[in-house]
Amino acid sequence: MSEVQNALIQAYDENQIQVLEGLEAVRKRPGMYIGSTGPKGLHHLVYEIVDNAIDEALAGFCTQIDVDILKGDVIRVSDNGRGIPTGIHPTEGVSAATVVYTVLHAGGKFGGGGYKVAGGLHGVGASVVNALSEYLELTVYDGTNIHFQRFEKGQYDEELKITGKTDKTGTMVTFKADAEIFADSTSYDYDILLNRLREQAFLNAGIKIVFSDLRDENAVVTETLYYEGGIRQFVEHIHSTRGLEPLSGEVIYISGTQGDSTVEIALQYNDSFNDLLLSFANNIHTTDGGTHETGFKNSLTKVINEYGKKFNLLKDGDKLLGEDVREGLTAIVSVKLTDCEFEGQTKGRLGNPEVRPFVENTVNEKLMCYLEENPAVARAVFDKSVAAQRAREAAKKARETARRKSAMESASLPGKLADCSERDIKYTEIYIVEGDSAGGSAKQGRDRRYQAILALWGKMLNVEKARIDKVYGNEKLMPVVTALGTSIGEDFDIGKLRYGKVIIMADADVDGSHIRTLLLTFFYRYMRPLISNGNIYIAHPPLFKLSRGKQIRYAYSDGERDRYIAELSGENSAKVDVQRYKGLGEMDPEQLWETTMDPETRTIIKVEMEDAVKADEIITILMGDKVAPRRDFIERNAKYVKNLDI
Ligand code: 1YM
Repeated sequence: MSEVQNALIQAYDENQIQVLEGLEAVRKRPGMYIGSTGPKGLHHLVYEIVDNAIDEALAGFCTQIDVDILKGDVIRVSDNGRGIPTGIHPTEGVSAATVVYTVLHAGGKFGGGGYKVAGGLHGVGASVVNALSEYLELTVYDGTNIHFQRFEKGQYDEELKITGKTDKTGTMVTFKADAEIFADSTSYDYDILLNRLREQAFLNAGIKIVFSDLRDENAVVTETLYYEGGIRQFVEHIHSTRGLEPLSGEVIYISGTQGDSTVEIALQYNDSFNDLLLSFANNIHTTDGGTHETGFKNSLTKVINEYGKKFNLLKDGDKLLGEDVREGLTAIVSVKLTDCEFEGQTKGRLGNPEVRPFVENTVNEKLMCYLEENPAVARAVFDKSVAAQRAREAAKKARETARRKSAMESASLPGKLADCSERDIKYTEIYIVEGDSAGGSAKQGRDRRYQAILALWGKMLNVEKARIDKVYGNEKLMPVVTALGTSIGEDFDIGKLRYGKVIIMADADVDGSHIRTLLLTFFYRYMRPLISNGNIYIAHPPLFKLSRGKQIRYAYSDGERDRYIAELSGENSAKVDVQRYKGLGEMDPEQLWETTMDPETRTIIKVEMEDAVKADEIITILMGDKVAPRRDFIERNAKYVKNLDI
């Protein structure tokens, strides 16, 4: 054998070893590549493959992407693009398509074109999906031939081969997530995929995504996601699904380019007090904002103030703040860059410094033009901002009064708080309990070293329909604020939190559910970091007590009740006593401790914000003042919930 041949064989073997080691690393530490092996990671697999098809559409070669969930939770994604190149790769010695599916690519997209992404879990590539799939089948149509290759856990026995003739072009990928990796579940949630695909269709105007759930042949669902208007329609969609009334005029749309970078912004005001600003960089949702968001916020404030000055609507020295001009605003900011840098712990923030002045300049120039050309819209926006400014000043007064009051009551912890003795929040928890009788049982039943109890009384304010000044005066919410120690809104400081776990304990009935929703809305609007930080929990009291003689079981669902009845009654079908708890108040302190408060035996549910946009939508719908969207929501979701009592 010649030296050259030898060297070639060696290089080939080394490549193969690298490939195997690479994919093995992915299977050993999947979390490093896809974040988690829970539902989030599972759904991420689909996004990875779809992203490649979207890139092909953005490159101008593909008009339609089909995404199907097949029987057995098998995913099939196909596009009508050029098809992944099938030629032999110059250094790897196998088809380029095989390389895409077997070689780990650090960050940026391989093969040129498209947008690069640095940091984050995005763009980890098709090979990661392949490594984590029980099997994956790749079909490429190149206009002449059909090419096919099958992989199992990322490995293949046969190379890409021609299996037939075709006159179409495109790529089709079919895969089944590996249950060895996704041990909890390999079952997809239709709504999670639908939301993400719809978001992608809004962000990339003109791409048609057809999404079908074919798992149950008797209940096939198909949605065609196609938006000529792009992010303008995203804003309209947000307003209509939440039942928010647009302020006036159409959605304002601004766009600009600089070199290879583009920015697009769509915005509209509505009749609520909350703002929703969603920002994206290369189609990735930047949950913690970044330079594009900062640029937009800065220039929005600047332009509205300048407008006020120019038309003598603002007195000298009077100034609207960012929060004033954003009250009731829904805005989408989407930038596309050749190189995105994501920062922060969860890589949710765009870092590129050059993006801020780019977005600022674009908005300064184009938004001012828009306002001058549309005086009616401009006036409505300006008046809304001034109303927000007045409310902010009223809130400031209320806050100062509240501060003075709490300074006067020096001890300042609320009277209904039974505090714990431990101070380290690693160990402490507070139970927020509705009703005096449940509060009494909780106080007696608790472990007073670590568990504090706050019993609530008085009228609960629906914060969704009120501004912050009303919160400061509310007799039910203020004790919660003082007990937690963090303050609210702009003053919020998580460093002052007095309990590591904040547990809402309410009855499993209509009223309890109402209290839970109101408190969660309050935390969501005024102490949101507590939710993202994982401090908020919901206690899960049992619904039934089952006893036969000295044997006792607590059941948390109807199914559990029936199982325990069968278990306790045994072969001789003895009578089992079934007690349905109508409220926490019916439990004595020992029972309450055992079933709901003892860290060893209780179940508490952590409130998580998987998807902030969805959470905001649900809260706006459920707690807002429009009836129709709430009815729609309940009808749509009734099939999932048994005892829905909101
Ligand atoms: C169902 C998933 O992956 N489509 C797809 C992928 C590629 C191309 C076209 C493509 C890209 C390029 C040139 C290029 C990819 N190709 C590569 C690589 N759908 C799906 N459609 N020709 C075709 O980027 O230059 C990676 S992805 F690297 F092989 F070119």
